[in-house]
Amino acid sequence: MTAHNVAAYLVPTADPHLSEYVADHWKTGRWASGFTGSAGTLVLLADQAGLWTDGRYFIQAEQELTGSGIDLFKWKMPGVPEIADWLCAQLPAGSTIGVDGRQLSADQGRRWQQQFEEHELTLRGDLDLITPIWIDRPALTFNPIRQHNVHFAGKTVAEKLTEIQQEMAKKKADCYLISSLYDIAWLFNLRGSDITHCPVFNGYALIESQRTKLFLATDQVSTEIKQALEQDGIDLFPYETCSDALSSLPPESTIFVDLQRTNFFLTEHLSHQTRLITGKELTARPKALKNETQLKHWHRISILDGIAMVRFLKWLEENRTVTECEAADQLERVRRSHPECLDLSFSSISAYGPNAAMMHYSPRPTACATLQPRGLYLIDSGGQYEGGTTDITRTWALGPLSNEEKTDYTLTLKGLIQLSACRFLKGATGANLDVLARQPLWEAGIDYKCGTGHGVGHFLNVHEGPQNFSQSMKSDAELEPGMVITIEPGVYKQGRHGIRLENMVEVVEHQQTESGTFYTFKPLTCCPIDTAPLKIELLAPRDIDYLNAYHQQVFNLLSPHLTPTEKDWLARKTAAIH
Ligand SMILES: [Mn+2]
Repeated sequence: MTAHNVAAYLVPTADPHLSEYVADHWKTGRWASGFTGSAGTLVLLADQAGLWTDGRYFIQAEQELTGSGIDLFKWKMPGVPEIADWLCAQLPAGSTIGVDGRQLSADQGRRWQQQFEEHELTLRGDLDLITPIWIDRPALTFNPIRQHNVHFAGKTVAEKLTEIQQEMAKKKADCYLISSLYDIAWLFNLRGSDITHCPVFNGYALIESQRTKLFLATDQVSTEIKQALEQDGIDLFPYETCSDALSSLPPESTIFVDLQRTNFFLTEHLSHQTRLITGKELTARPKALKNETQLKHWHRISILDGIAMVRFLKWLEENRTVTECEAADQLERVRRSHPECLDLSFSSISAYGPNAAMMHYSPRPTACATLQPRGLYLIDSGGQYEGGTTDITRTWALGPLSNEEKTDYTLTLKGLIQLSACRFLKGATGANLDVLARQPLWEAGIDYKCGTGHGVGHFLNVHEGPQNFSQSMKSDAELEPGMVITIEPGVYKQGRHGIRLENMVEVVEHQQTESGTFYTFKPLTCCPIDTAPLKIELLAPRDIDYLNAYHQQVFNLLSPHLTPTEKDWLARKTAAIH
């Protein structure tokens, strides 16, 4: 910092594509501070340091920062300053603040830049002070890139590009820069393995009206893929050269950029003559509207995933005293035993008793609980299949339950059913419907401090926008037929128990009347829901009808693929309740 004459240095934990999960190479904040949470920014001054993180990580950060000399700043809590306000108060006018702008969104960088300028401070986005001192920094990963066959994707690259170029024309943009790895993988029907559990590869795309530049590890692409891309007007360039291509855009060209999904370093390479049009990623909606081919495969692999879940749950009932890690490993083995399952879609949350009250709990072999034949066990997991990505949560009774556990479980199921079964008018967003899943819990004075559901990628990231069900992160994206979304209400009581039930559903048309078009949800997830914990008197007749019909369908779809003993077990688990 002294050598570069910077008074403050910021260390975010993010990759240059602002990905949800980042490769180890980009876990700079973690390396520098010891804090292992996924969201945090370390701020270093000459003689003090602070780490800003959000409410999910306060307890963990307090523990991990003990003795480090780094102060914890509880982001958004009363009286806690924002990073920029704090820096403006600490630093004398004329100071420079440095950051590796590849780890910062352009949106954040530009807002900070403006605020700093008002205080006569300068923000430099081209300063990587970490690489020279992080001696064993993991190398960036560039694994082989492969084609995602159109038999699974349902649309050719040419079709998708034409669609995007039409959107660009509407925005009067000469070119469009995409940094989001999920959007790039989707658009070019390519997949990689550069990020754990997410089949993407490091790359950028610069789409023009006639040609497209794709920046990636050119030595990781086969000649066959190169030729296919060339035929679609796509030229390949080395991954590192994207910033140069931006600097050398023709003067006064107009570029479309999603500033929240593009890093600050890249936008700093645009000439002042370049005209910027900003907005949400043009690929977001077409990517979210799954086509018939994708959905056909998705329903098919949901059955494969359901078979794995049934085998696992049956095994669980026969092995009620394993550890959380052993249970997660067993499910992974069963799931991966099908050749179409290529990976997990995230590391499983396998949580017994009070551990399930921690929403993001992940057991470690050195520190995980042993199950016992009583109480509730929660397993949230998923698989990556070429035909789709899955995400499912079940909470299972391992034996006797408390009255409170039964009530909470039943209300959670009511929430899942109320939202799953609802009919809604075209134009509704997830935020309009979110309350349906919460209402049975709200009536009992219970709330869960997270969204009710998220969109899901197709053989991509398990969390995908633009649609969601949320109170606090409201999306303005309307729910449209072809969208896939999770419904996952829950109850989280610290030190007592955690419950979550999660199904993936598809938005489908229900009917058209003189009032308009109505939609509803059709389940993709095909797996029994434990009826043992239910307090049937808390369910309405229509809740019971929905559950029985769902279970009938689960039995019909799964039983032809099961052994006689598995089939008997499933028949018991899906038996109608009255
Ligand atoms: Mn989920």
